[in-house]
Parts: sequence; C-alpha cells; structure tokens
Amino acid sequence: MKCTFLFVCLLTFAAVWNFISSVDIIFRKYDFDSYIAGYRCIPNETAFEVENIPNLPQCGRLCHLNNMCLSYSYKPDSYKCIGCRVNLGIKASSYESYPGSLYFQTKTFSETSCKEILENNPSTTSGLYKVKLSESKKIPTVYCDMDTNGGGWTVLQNRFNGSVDFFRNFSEYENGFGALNGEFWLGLKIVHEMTYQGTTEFRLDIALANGRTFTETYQNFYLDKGPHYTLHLGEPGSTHTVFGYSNGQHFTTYDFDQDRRPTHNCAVNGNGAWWFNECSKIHLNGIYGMSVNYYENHSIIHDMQQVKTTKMMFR
Ligand SMILES: [Ca+2]
Repeated sequence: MKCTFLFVCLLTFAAVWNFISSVDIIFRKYDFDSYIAGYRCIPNETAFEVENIPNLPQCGRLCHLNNMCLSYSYKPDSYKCIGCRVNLGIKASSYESYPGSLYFQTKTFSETSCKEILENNPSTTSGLYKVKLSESKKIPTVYCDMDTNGGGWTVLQNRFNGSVDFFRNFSEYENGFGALNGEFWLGLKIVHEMTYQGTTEFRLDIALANGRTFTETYQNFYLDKGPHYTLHLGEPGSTHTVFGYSNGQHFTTYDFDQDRRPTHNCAVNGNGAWWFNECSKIHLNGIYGMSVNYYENHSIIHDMQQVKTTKMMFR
C-alpha cells in the first residue's frame, strides 16, 4: 500500500514539474511606488480597465495574466483595477491623476538620465520623462531628445519662437523656467546634479535665419554646484568651438555678477544670462531673434545674423 502511495506521489510531482518547466511561467514582481500613488495611465497606455475587483492581489493577478501589462493602479474604494502598458514612473506624459489609487510597477524606477532611459528601452521616443537625482533624491521631469545623433540627450535649453522671456534673475536660472514641451531653461541645479552623476557629453545646436546651422560638442561636461555653477567642458568633438570661450566661467545673471568684466555686468548688457567671460562670443539666452556674432578661431565667420533656433543638451 505504502509503495503504491509513494509511487503516485512521485508521478504527480513529475507531472507538475514537467508542466512548470514546459510552459515557461514567468513570475512577475510588482513593487509599490508611493511616488506615483494617486495616478493612473492615460487611455493610450491602458492595457485593461476592470470594475468589481474585490482586492489588490486579484488586480495584480489580472496584470500578471495580461502580457501587455507592466504596471497597475488599484482603487480600493471603487474596486477598480487598471492595467498599464508602461511603468508610469518613467514616462511623465503617460499618466494622469487618479485620486485614492495605489500603484504597483514591475521594476523600481531608477533611471538617472535620458541616456539610461534609452539604454533600458531602445524604442522610447522623444518626450517628457522622470529621472532620479542621487544627491537630492528628487525626481524631476526633463525633456529627452531620443532622435538627435543616437538620442539619449537631456535638453538643457530650447528656443524656437521667442514665446518665453529669457531675461531672468539668478533664482529662476537656478530652478528653471518655461514649458518643457516648448521653450525652456531646465535649471542649473538639476544640470549640476545630473552632470555630477557620471561622464557627460555636451551638444549645442544653432540655426540662423539664413538657414545656416552650427553644432558644437564637448566631452566631460559638468557644472560645479551653486552659487558659481562653473562651466566645465572637456575635449571638443566639433570643428566649431566658440562655446569653449566660456569654459571655466561662473554663471552670471543681471542680479548676480560673476563675470570677468570688473566695470559692468555682461548679463545686463546682453539682456540674458550666461557663463560670461569678458562677456561672450556666443550668448544664447539673450533677446530672441537678435543678431549674434559667431566667431571661429578668433575670426568672424558669421556676423550679425538672426538666430532662429537654439538647443543645448547633454548625455
Ligand atoms: Ca562684472
């Protein structure tokens, strides 16, 4: 009798083991994310939306059984379960307010730059994303350019229509201003922290009204902490290197003069703010559409042309 019972047990065990190893069952783990609690995915990113789900584990189980589901929101008071195609902590434009809900995602959000976001998911497109800052532990939203020269760029400055006034005080340049989906300045504090987290490449693009474009790139870009926010640029990777004139300079605004002109403030004269040396060779935060003197190797290659667009970014 005992022998028969053991034999049946063994057979059952073998059958179960065969089943588990043959159907490739993946046990997904969901972490609670308090940062994004109270939010849900927008309809475009929703994998499913189900009512009358009695408890949280049941909602997690639904997500687990749905191949498209990476994260889920559960609202205990209305028993509603919403599965999402994305982890909301990463893409800031993919979620909306959903008061009272709890949120769980498959991987604890940890990307510290647009470059890391792209490395973790090569199909991501340009747009707004959250990044984690290791020093301040803050999670700001930044605009990632995933298209230019391989992508992975965090955009520091973007101007293309003059809708945002760039003649601002020091505090505004520290904390950032404008709209991340339009014209903006990201903020010196964030740029300092992000560029201190690892090796960073810098890129600057200028387009003039006459159609001419200029690009400058530098290795090992970083900013010191405030109040100086000293600019550090390593080896240039482009033929144009005019921005290099600002290398090693502190950041100057109309209300905080840190430039090398003892007699006056370059930010006041330039109607903007910059890492002014004895003022500058290019100054991209001045009045929009104004003329720019663009020098190369100390000879003027392009004089008094209107600037149409400027973009500064790093990765
Ligand atoms: Ca001065």
